[in-house]
Amino acid sequence: MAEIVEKPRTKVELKVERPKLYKVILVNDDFTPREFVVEVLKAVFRTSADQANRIMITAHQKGSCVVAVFAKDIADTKSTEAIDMGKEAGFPLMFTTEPEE
Ligand code: TYC
Repeated sequence: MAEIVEKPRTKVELKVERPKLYKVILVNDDFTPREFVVEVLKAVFRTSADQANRIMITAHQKGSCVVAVFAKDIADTKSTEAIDMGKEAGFPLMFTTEPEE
Protein backbone atom coordinates (compact mmCIF):
# COMPACT_ATOMS: atom_id res chain seq x y z
CA MET A 1 0.00 0.00 0.00
CA ALA A 2 1.30 3.44 -0.92
CA GLU A 3 2.35 5.62 1.97
CA ILE A 4 0.83 9.07 2.27
CA VAL A 5 3.57 11.58 2.71
CA GLU A 6 2.40 14.91 4.04
CA LYS A 7 4.28 18.07 3.41
CA PRO A 8 5.46 19.78 6.57
CA ARG A 9 2.95 22.43 7.57
CA THR A 10 5.23 24.62 9.57
CA LYS A 11 5.29 28.02 7.97
CA VAL A 12 8.66 29.68 8.19
CA GLU A 13 8.36 33.43 8.41
CA LEU A 14 11.50 35.42 7.82
CA LYS A 15 11.61 38.47 9.98
CA VAL A 16 14.04 41.04 8.62
CA GLU A 17 14.72 43.71 11.17
CA ARG A 18 16.05 47.05 10.10
CA PRO A 19 19.47 47.49 11.73
CA LYS A 20 19.50 50.12 14.44
CA LEU A 21 21.21 53.37 13.47
CA TYR A 22 23.80 55.04 15.66
CA LYS A 23 24.51 58.75 15.98
CA VAL A 24 28.11 59.87 15.93
CA ILE A 25 28.44 62.87 18.23
CA LEU A 26 31.27 65.40 18.20
CA VAL A 27 32.16 66.59 21.72
CA ASN A 28 33.66 70.02 22.39
CA ASP A 29 36.95 70.54 24.22
CA ASP A 30 39.11 73.58 24.98
CA PHE A 31 42.27 72.47 23.18
CA THR A 32 41.65 71.09 19.69
CA PRO A 33 42.01 73.87 17.09
CA ARG A 34 38.83 74.63 15.14
CA GLU A 35 40.54 74.12 11.77
CA PHE A 36 41.75 70.67 12.87
CA VAL A 37 38.21 69.62 13.86
CA VAL A 38 36.99 70.75 10.43
CA GLU A 39 39.74 68.75 8.66
CA VAL A 40 38.85 65.59 10.62
CA LEU A 41 35.14 65.98 9.83
CA LYS A 42 35.89 66.38 6.12
CA ALA A 43 38.37 63.48 6.01
CA VAL A 44 36.49 60.90 8.09
CA PHE A 45 32.85 61.82 7.55
CA ARG A 46 33.19 63.19 4.01
CA THR A 47 31.32 66.36 4.83
CA SER A 48 31.69 69.53 2.79
CA ALA A 49 33.82 72.33 4.28
CA ASP A 50 30.62 74.25 4.95
CA GLN A 51 28.91 71.36 6.77
CA ALA A 52 32.08 70.65 8.75
CA ASN A 53 32.27 74.28 9.86
CA ARG A 54 28.65 74.30 10.97
CA ILE A 55 29.02 71.02 12.90
CA MET A 56 32.22 72.26 14.58
CA ILE A 57 30.69 75.61 15.57
CA THR A 58 27.57 73.93 16.96
CA ALA A 59 29.70 71.60 19.12
CA HIS A 60 31.87 74.55 20.17
CA GLN A 61 28.82 76.59 21.24
CA LYS A 62 26.51 73.90 22.62
CA GLY A 63 28.99 71.29 23.90
CA SER A 64 28.23 68.61 21.31
CA CYS A 65 26.73 68.07 17.86
CA VAL A 66 25.44 65.07 15.91
CA VAL A 67 27.74 64.54 12.91
CA ALA A 68 25.78 61.79 11.12
CA VAL A 69 24.00 58.45 11.63
CA PHE A 70 25.33 55.05 10.52
CA ALA A 71 24.97 51.32 11.16
CA LYS A 72 26.72 50.48 14.44
CA ASP A 73 29.98 49.09 13.03
CA ILE A 74 30.45 52.08 10.72
CA ALA A 75 29.64 54.56 13.51
CA ASP A 76 32.19 52.86 15.79
CA THR A 77 34.89 52.64 13.11
CA LYS A 78 34.51 56.26 12.03
CA SER A 79 34.50 57.67 15.57
CA THR A 80 37.61 55.61 16.46
CA GLU A 81 39.33 56.81 13.28
CA ALA A 82 38.47 60.45 14.10
CA ILE A 83 39.60 60.14 17.74
CA ASP A 84 42.87 58.56 16.56
CA MET A 85 43.54 61.46 14.17
CA GLY A 86 43.24 63.79 17.17
CA LYS A 87 45.47 61.59 19.33
CA GLU A 88 48.18 61.41 16.68
CA ALA A 89 48.21 65.19 16.47
CA GLY A 90 48.25 65.49 20.28
CA PHE A 91 44.65 66.73 20.69
CA PRO A 92 41.92 65.38 23.01
CA LEU A 93 39.32 65.41 20.23
CA MET A 94 36.38 63.21 21.28
CA PHE A 95 33.50 61.51 19.48
CA THR A 96 30.84 59.28 21.03
CA THR A 97 28.17 57.05 19.51
CA GLU A 98 24.65 56.38 20.72
CA PRO A 99 21.65 54.54 19.29
CA GLU A 100 18.88 56.54 17.67
CA GLU A 101 15.53 56.37 19.46
N1 TYC B 1 36.57 74.55 21.40
C1 TYC B 1 37.69 74.41 20.49
C2 TYC B 1 38.47 75.72 20.43
O1 TYC B 1 37.98 76.76 20.84
C3 TYC B 1 37.25 74.04 19.06
C4 TYC B 1 36.47 72.77 19.07
C5 TYC B 1 35.19 72.75 18.52
C6 TYC B 1 37.00 71.62 19.62
C7 TYC B 1 34.45 71.58 18.52
C8 TYC B 1 36.27 70.44 19.64
O2 TYC B 1 34.26 69.29 19.11
C9 TYC B 1 34.98 70.42 19.09
N2 TYC B 1 39.68 75.67 19.92
